[in-house]
Amino acid sequence: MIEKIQSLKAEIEGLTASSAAEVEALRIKYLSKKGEVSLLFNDFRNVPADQKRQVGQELNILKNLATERINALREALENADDAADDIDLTRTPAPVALGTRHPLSLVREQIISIFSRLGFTVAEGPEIEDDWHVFSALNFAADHPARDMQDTFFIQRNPDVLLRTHTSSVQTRVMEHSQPPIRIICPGRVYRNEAVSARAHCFFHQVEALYIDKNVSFADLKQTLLYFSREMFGPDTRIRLRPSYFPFTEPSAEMDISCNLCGGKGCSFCKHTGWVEILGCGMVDPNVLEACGIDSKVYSGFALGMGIERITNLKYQVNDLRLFSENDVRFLEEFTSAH
Ligand code: 2U9
Repeated sequence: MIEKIQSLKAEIEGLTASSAAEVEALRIKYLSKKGEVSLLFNDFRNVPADQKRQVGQELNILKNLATERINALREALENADDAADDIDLTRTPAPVALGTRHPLSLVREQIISIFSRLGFTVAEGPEIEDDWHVFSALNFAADHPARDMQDTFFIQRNPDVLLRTHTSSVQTRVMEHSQPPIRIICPGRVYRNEAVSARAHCFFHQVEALYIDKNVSFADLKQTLLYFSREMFGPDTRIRLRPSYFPFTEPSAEMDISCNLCGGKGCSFCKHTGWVEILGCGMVDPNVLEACGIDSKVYSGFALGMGIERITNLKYQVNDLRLFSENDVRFLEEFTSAH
């Protein structure tokens, strides 16, 4: 009996509980009518008379120990609950640090918003493409340098599996599956086989726009460009077009805006010319319309393309392309969602 009492004592001293229900379960286990301590009291009548005095004392000590231990566990839990009740719910919370939007996302959304006001809707397509949608349908000659491994990333050296070098492939896909009127804007990431530096990167982001309908003219293109430039860079912005060449447009042009830093007076940013180049554009080459299943005798269209990094550089003077993909929070925290 004495041994049993000692082992129960050790067991009770080591009791723990993490909830009121667990404390109650311990009380039942040790102190209820059929509990382990009570059962020992029942056995007391079988203890030889000469041991009754000592065993009786030990039994009382055990019962007190169990009662105190279980009460102590209950109190500790109640005090912990009280501590939770002490939280001051009226106190002003510590400010939650909000994230910021990436500058390229801010500019992309602004470009999309401007074109959507002219009725353009967003179209997207795959980044891993085939030769037809990136080059052949867009009138690239068989020996065009862009098809070279020096310029384009081919996957597993397969000349028909490549990373798109421009988002024009999205337009070729849309033209294949729908008839005019088509008025789409295609934002996305593009890849070129370039060594990474402040001025060049192996991937960057473009937005291209395509409008095809009956009687779409170069004048429509110019007015769209003027509207876009003034919405993006301010109402005093002027534009000028310089003749250029792209395989997919004819005629083609590059567009400059009056320098948005010096207002056209000339500064180091615009190399003292008063103008900065921001995009390329032109009337869609009839060969491209035909290759994509659109009758070039009935329909005409214009297209334009710009690098989002270039526009972001003009708006925010970020002149090292690597900053856009390094995820340095000191850089990212400089941008808020307001533009
Ligand atoms: C189709 C037909 C025509 C898209 C165009 C440009 C001119 C252009 C460059 C700007 C800077 C690419 O990011 S950049 O390097 N783009 O100059 N892009 S016209 O013309 C198209 C597209 C699709 C079916």
